[in-house]
Amino acid sequence: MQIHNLGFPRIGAKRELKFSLEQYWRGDISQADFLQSCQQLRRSNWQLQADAGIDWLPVGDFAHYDHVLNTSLLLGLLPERFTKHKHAVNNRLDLEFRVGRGQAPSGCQCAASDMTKWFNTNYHYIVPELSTAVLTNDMAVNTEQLLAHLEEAKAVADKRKVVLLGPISYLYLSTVDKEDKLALLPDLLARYQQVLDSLSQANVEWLQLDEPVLGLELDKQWQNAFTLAYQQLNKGGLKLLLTSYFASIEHHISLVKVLDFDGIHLDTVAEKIDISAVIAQLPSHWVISLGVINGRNIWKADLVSIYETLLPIYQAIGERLWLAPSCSLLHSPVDLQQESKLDAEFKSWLAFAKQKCRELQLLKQALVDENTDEIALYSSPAVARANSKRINNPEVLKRVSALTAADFSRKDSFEQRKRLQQQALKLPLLPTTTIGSFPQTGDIRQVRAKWRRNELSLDEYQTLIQQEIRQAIEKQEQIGLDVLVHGEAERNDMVEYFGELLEGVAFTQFAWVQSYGSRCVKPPIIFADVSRKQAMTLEWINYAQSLTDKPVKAMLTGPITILSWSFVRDDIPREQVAKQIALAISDEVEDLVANGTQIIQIDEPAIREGMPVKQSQWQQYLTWATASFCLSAAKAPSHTQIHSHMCYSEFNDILPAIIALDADVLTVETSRSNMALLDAFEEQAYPNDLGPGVYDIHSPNVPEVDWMVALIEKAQQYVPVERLWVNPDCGLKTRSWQETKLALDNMVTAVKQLRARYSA
Ligand code: THG
Ligand code: ZN
Repeated sequence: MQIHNLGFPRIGAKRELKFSLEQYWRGDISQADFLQSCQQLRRSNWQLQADAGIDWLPVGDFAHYDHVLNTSLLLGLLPERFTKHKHAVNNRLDLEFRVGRGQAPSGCQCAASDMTKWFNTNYHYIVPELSTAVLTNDMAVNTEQLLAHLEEAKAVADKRKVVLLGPISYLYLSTVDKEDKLALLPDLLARYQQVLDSLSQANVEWLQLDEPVLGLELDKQWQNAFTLAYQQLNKGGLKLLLTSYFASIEHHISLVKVLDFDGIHLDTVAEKIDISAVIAQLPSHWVISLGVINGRNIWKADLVSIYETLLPIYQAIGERLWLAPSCSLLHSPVDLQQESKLDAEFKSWLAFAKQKCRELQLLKQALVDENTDEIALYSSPAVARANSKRINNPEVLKRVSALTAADFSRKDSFEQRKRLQQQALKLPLLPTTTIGSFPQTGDIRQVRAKWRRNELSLDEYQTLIQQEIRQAIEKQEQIGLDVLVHGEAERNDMVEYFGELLEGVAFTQFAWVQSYGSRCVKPPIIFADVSRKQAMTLEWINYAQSLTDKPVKAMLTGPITILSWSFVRDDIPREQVAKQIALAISDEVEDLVANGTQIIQIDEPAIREGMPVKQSQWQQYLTWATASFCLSAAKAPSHTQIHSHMCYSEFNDILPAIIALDADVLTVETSRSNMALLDAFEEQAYPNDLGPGVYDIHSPNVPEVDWMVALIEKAQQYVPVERLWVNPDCGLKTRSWQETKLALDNMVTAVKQLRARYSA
């Protein structure tokens, strides 16, 4: 039996890659220094895996920025704007950063490629931009870096397995402009063939081809493309391990079993599958890699129960059995050992990437020896967790089970609410607002860091945060916005902040997971029934409101986003957890209302990414997801205005669910697509108020007045002006105050011009 990894976190236990990247981008270190630090990181990651007993080390899972972007570079598939200057192509590293983030230390700026969520995770990949022109350009396939990594890894182990995103998933995840994606397949395969030839010549034994789109319910055309691709590719001396994750592929077994693979990796964690039944359908010479350790949570595995499932399989197929985490460990934090502040019992419930490698080793040993002593000892805390008193709160369970239909909807219809809200708020036509956060300056970060290190008294901390809030309110009044926000200076992250305050949720010091490029998130750990022990936002919102006559919008994170961006307990359904969080948020809504707050925003940017991989399961998810949002908002009286915000969503296919949220005002990202997104809102008649973002906050460019006037006018073709709001397309925490002020001044000027025109 062999154990292997599909991929290891590349950010580093101490976020070494993040800091190196940012130093290089700032010009503080040279390219050679940066590359050296990456090499060290790879080396120590391989060493760590080898020490943990991993037989086959993954090579090709490392990326300076993103592994999908790496695939594009490997295949030589970049749009012309990145490749038209020869010198730009020769500096491969900077080329990579220009595609990923629009800039690099050397040379020109260039609009970055889009990024989007990697399946239902919080990781973002760089979307390949394909076309016939790109596929027939003269940029060559280049396996130099991959082969160099292969050579580097040799210093750690002989058994190395190359990891590569497969052609069908690569094509599926790309964007094309007007052309038919599948028409591009032949040219794409020609390039993949060159990669395979090169690896074969380098005497690579195993190639792991990731085809995660197999978890989707592929239509006939894509199924045919899959067949065609793998009939056509000539693997030479390679052995191919077809790999999928995040969903079961039982529904596509007949598609894959007739093709010339040498093994298959199955995620046995994402969905319950009958493993033996699947194996029985597969060719008897294939290696069967079972993803038995959850690669995207932090719970210590119950190895004995996995052992019991595996033993008969091992007895039946022997050395054909390989074991692995369910998916790449990219989605898991690196090393539990670093956590010094968790109590011993809680810590004994956890396993991060490094510990997960050891779990595989223990499992292998137990199966080989047919002896469960060691795994029983190892996993006893995991079993104890399931029975711990710490995870149950009878009060919460009672509240959830007492919920009735009335708890899930506002009392009055939107029309009635809108009238009452207008009476209370008296907002002008085209009200202006922002999404919630204002620039997170170095000063603010320092204040929070000092508070965290106990270097400030509560009094001092409150005074400093209040100062930030006062400045944010003053600036918004100067700009002339209609609905103000307090700016969120006290928050590190919109989910982590609430995670730290909620009962039943734990937080770590170092459990960082890469989100995109150098950016990481530290997901809270929802380990028990969730409740709110004290008001979470009240004091800051009250303070902000005390400074102004304009309405201040309170900011909350919605239950689905808190759920999606946390590590969640696995002993009760996610739907239950969502309802518990919703009740906690609802308590905050009630407190805010009681304190006179007139507008409350409950953000749900993650509602779309939380969807299951399989479309046939979307409806069920959306039903409970929207219900949870509604539960969190329902206690708001009719005169209280509920806003929500969503970003990078393709809304078209989930618009009925978005309508079902019944937010009074929904702000969405649309500016990058020039309002094209609103097509969907027009077709399916979005009934409530809408704030399509009028400028892209991800760009440092200040949007011009005329341009925003035009966008707002365009928006009116989709939504009547009486229901339109004007706002940026996302929060402003990553921008500077200077950019923010200029952009918002222009936004308000644009609105004033339009109001003048309408009143004339
Ligand atoms: N919070 C969480 N997940 C998210 C987002 C978020 N996923 C989607 C999207 N927003 C991702 N965007 C970002 C943007 C910035 C950062 C992380 C994700 C970021 N992180 C800091 C860093 O890496 O330096 C760390 C956070 C901190 O400063 O405390 O800047 O908003 N959960
Ligand atoms: Zn947003």
